[in-house]
Amino acid sequence: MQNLFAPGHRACAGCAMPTAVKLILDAAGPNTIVASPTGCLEVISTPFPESAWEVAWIHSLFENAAAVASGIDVVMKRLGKEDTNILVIAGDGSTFDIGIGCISGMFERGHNVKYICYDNEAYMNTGVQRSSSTPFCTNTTTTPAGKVSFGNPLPKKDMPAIAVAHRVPYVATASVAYPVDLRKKVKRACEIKGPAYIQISAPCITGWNFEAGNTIEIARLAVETCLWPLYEYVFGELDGVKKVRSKKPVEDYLKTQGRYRHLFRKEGGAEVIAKIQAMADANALKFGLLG
Ligand SMILES: Cc1ncc(C[n+]2csc(CCOP(=O)(O)OP(=O)(O)O)c2C)c(N)n1
Ligand SMILES: [Mg+2]
Repeated sequence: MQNLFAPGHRACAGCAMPTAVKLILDAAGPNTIVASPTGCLEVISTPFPESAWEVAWIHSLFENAAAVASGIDVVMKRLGKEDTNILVIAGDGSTFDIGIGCISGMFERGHNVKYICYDNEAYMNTGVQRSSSTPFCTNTTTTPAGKVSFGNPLPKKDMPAIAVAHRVPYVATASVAYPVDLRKKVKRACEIKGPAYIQISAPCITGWNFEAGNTIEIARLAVETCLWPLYEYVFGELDGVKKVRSKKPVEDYLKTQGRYRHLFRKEGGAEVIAKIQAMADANALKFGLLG
């Protein structure tokens, strides 16, 4: 299979995002156009005059990748090239925060655009600032854990639920730890006409603070603890979940990353971990992940 995301890019060793992009393009194939906003992906893949992209790729502003992709959709329809996949591949800051207006419009107008977010749970490119995807009580540079603070005081925004509320034909979560599942979901999104939203768990060694060899194991633990449920919604209905055979306690996941170190060192940390455990338990119940 041709590698449509060439090696030799400048991502950190151990970054999950290039793996996610490679898997996405494996599934979408060469007849694909990608729009990406500013963020780590754009920075590591296109240092002028080089490019790691073996498919057509366009860089948008931080906030408007969905609008740029909408325009591409209109043009491709006009040219009668409706079999070309039009993807956005974007970070969480761009998706959950600054780009959400353009995404909402793209969903509402029903463009044939597959919007894929590689979710590393903060603004990594600019130095690990919190985004609305950052989980509860995570240490970031704008929500530093300290004597009093436990880090980010707000829970992670439920972006897939926002996509489902737009009655988007296909919504799914995926993980770099489950490559077959990830590819299958991208393929399915491309096969269903109209907009789709896929959110991929993509650990970041710098922002999450872990050893480069542990990326996939950490992504897998997020799923096994039920903190990152894997599911699909088709036309607004839950259409499938990846069952968790043996649910692990959230500590198993949290202790792998420096961004949660304070939870194990500070007085009151156990209460915070109990709250995070309750979030995982709620996911297990909501999506029927167990049994
Ligand atoms: C309007 C605007 N505001 C801020 C920036 C600066 N900026 C560039 S990338 C980035 C963070 C990107 O975060 P995310 O979308 O999560 O992608 P990541 O870097 O984590 O891959 C920011 C704040 C910008 N380019 N444009
Ligand atoms: Mg990010």
